[in-house]
Amino acid sequence: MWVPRALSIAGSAARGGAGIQADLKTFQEMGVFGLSSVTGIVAYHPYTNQNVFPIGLSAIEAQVYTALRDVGVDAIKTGMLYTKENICHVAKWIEEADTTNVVVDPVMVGKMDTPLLKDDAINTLKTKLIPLATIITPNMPEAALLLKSNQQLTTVDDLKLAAIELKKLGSKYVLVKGGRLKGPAVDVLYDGEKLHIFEVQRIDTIHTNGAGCSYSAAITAQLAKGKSVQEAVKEAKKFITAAIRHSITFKRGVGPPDFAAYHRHGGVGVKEKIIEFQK
Ligand code: PXL
Repeated sequence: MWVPRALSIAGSAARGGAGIQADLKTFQEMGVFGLSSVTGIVAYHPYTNQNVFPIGLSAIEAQVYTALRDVGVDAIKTGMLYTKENICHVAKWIEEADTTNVVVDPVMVGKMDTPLLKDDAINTLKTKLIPLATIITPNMPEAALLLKSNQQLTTVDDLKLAAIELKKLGSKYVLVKGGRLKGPAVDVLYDGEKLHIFEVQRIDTIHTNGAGCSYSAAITAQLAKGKSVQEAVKEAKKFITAAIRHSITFKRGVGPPDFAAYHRHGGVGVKEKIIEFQK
């Protein structure tokens, strides 16, 4: 039997709500068979304070080739890549892959302040990987860092301008996520011609650890199923909004969205506005 399948190349998040764990849970919820290549393990060590444990390149390579050659994939998502070297190799493997559905989530710092990308790797991400992406999904601080802007994004207009600027890096689509805006939760998608503004009511919670991972994983799953990017983003936003509305609390620290919420409780309406903007 054939089922759509998606590969996540990302970090393992021991808290279970972000990284590979978020991706695989989201793929499963969306009816997509999930595969993984773990680039490192993120877990806070109580005695040494170390929180990122990188994995060697040949282990990452073995996992990727298992997925690409033995299983076959309909979409690829990247999350924590950590080093320049990893990014260069991931770019090469993506070029070799049969699918052109590529979601690059340019994760840089985790919600628990974990460094997920070394500072000297940002440029490689921009020049080697982003040009291969169907869509990139930066949040507001990541968009500012990719644009080398000292100014943080604060308004929906900032998101629109950032999306237009980031499109120049060469991905087909840019989604700038407005999770840190004040007011409604607005995300801006740009395809080089039109700005799509997706809006839902903001949910008042701090428990959003892994929400970004899960949102881009949901987009990846929809692309694996053959949906257009616009449809994929809209469906993914319904999914993540339901998950955040029913988010989970932990003994300590920030909790994750409930990945099962969309199925358990249903989705929410997403308002979409389209603005022509050719540049
Ligand atoms: O949410 C960003 C993220 C991505 N990848 C890994 C993480 C986190 C946040 O904690 O641990 C592995």
